[in-house]
Amino acid sequence: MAADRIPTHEALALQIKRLGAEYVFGLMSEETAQLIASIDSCGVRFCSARHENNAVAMAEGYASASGRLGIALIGRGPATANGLHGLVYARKTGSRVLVLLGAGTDAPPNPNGFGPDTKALDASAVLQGAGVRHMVAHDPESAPQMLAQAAAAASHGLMALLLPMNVLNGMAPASAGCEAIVLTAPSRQAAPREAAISAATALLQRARKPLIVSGVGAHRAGAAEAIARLADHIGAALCTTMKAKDMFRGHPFDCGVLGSFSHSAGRRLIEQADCILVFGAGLNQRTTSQGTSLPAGTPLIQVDISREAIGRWLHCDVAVAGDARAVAEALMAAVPPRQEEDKMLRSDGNRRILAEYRPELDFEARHTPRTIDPRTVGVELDRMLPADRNVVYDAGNFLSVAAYVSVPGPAHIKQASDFSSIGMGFGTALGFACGDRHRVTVLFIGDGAFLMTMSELETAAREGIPLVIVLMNDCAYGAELHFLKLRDMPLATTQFPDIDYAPVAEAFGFRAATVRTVEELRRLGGLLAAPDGPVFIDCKINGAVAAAFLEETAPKRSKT
Ligand SMILES: Cc1ncc(C[n+]2csc(CCOP(=O)(O)OP(=O)(O)O)c2C)c(N)n1
Repeated sequence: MAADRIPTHEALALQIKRLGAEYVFGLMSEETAQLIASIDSCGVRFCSARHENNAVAMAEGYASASGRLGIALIGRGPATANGLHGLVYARKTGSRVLVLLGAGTDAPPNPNGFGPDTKALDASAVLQGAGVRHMVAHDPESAPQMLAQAAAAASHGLMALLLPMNVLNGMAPASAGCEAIVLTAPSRQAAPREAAISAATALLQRARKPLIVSGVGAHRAGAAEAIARLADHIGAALCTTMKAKDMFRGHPFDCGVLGSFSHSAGRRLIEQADCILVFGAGLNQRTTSQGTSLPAGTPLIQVDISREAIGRWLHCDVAVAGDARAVAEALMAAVPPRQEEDKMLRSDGNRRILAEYRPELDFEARHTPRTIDPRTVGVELDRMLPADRNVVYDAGNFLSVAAYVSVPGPAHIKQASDFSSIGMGFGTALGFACGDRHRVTVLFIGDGAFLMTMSELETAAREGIPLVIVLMNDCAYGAELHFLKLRDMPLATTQFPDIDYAPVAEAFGFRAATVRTVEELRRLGGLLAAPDGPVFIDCKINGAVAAAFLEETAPKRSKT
C-alpha cells in the first residue's frame, strides 16, 4: 500500500472528524460498515438507530437543538428506501443536515461477480423525485473533498451525498481535503427599504390597538427583545406562532399563541386588534385557524427575510422584506411613541384578563374512570417537569396538549411535523437530547406513532440519552378517529386494544409507569422533577377530546 494512500472509508472518517462532528447517527449496511467502524475508531461517536428514518430524524433533531451540522449515515437500496421519509422530513425543516448514503455501482455486487444486485435502487432518481439535493462521489480520489463540499452545502439545508461501493472500497489520498471546513451562516438581508418602513409606519401610527405576531423567523433573527421594545413603544399586544411559543413569556401583554393553540384570555385581546404586524411567521392554517384567528379586514403588515413568505397564505397590505430585528429597530425609530393613555390594548382591564388566565380554567376537564383529559395531562406535567426543558412533539390529535406545556423559549420546542407525518418525533427527540445535554428533553407522542418507532427505546437506553417519554395513549389513531367522527363515519378501524407499554419500556431499561387518573399522575412528581435517566409514562387519555385544529377543518354542516 502506498504510504500516501489510505482506504477511502478511513479518509472519509477523518474528514468527518475534521468537520468537528461529535456524532454520526445511522444504521449499518455492509457497504457502509467499514466507514462506520472507521468513524468510531477516529473518535466520532457513531450513534446507532434501529430504523433509517429515525437515524435521519436524529441528525435533524441534533442539528435543530445545537445549530451544528447533523450527520446521518445509512446504507443503499432498501436502507435508502427506509430513510426516505426522514430525508423528506429533514428537507422540509430546513435544518443543517448532511445524509451520507451507500450507493450501488454498475458492477456486480459480490466479489465473485455473480448477480443480480437485489439491492439495486436508482437512488439519484428517488432523491430527485423527493426534492432532496444530492451529490455523487464519483471516485475515491475526490470523495473526501466532495464530503467537505456537501457539508458546506448543508449549511443551507439538507444535502445528501451518495457514496458508491467502488468509491468506499477504493484508496484515497491520505492528505485529501485537509483544509479547514467552514460552515457558512445563512445570509441575512440586514436593512429593509425605507419606503416599506414609511408605509408600515403610516399604518401603525393610525392604529389604536396594534397586535404583533412573532414567528420562528423572529426568534432566529434574535429579534425578541427589539420586538418587545417596539410593542411597549407603540402599545401593542404580543403573540406568537406555535413554533415560537413562549418567546414573550412573562410580558404582561403576552397573549400566548395565535390560532389553533390559543387560549381564551389571549383571544379576547387578539380579537380587538385593529392592525397586525407580523415578524417572521408564515401564517399557516394552524396559526390562522383556517383564516379565522385574526379580526377580518384588519390591515396587516408582514415582515419576513424571505420575500416568498410574504402574503403567501394570508392577505398582506404592507410587505417589508428584511431581517426581523433590523425592521423592529427601524420601526422603533420611525413610529412616534404612543402616550400611555392612548395605548388602548394595554388597559388595566386587558392586563387583568391576561394576569388572571389559568390554563386549567380554560376547559372543562373530561376525565373518565380509566382515562385523563389530555389537556389536564399538559397542565399537570407543566408543573411537574423541570421548567428548564426541551419539548418535542410527534403529531396527532394529542397535540392539543402543547397549548398547556410551557418551554423556556422557542429554542426549546420542536414539532416534528414538517412533513405532516407521524413517526418523526422519537428520532427527532433523541437527536435533540444529544444536541442539548444541559436540560431534560421530553417527547410527547401518540400510541400510533410510538408503535411505529418504539424500537428506539433500545437506542435511548443503550446510548444513555436522558429522555422523558410521555405516551399520549388513546388506544386509537385519534386524528383519524375525529376526522371520521366529524364526517359521521364508523370509527372501528381507528381503534386498538388497550395495551400497557410501561413494562415494555421497563424491559429496555426505562423507569416507567402507567397512569389512568390525575392522582396517579401526580404521584410521579419525584420521578419527573429531576429525571436521572430515561423515563416512560404511559398516560391513558380520553380520546374523545378533539384537538381544535381538527375541528377547524370539519366540513360545514348545513342547518336542517
Ligand atoms: C407516516 C404517516 N402515516 C399516517 C398518517 C396519517 N395519520 C395522521 S394522524 C394519525 C393518527 C396518529 O395516532 P397517534 O400517534 O396515536 O396520535 P393521536 O392522533 O391518537 O393523538 C395518522 C394515522 C400520517 N400523517 N403520517
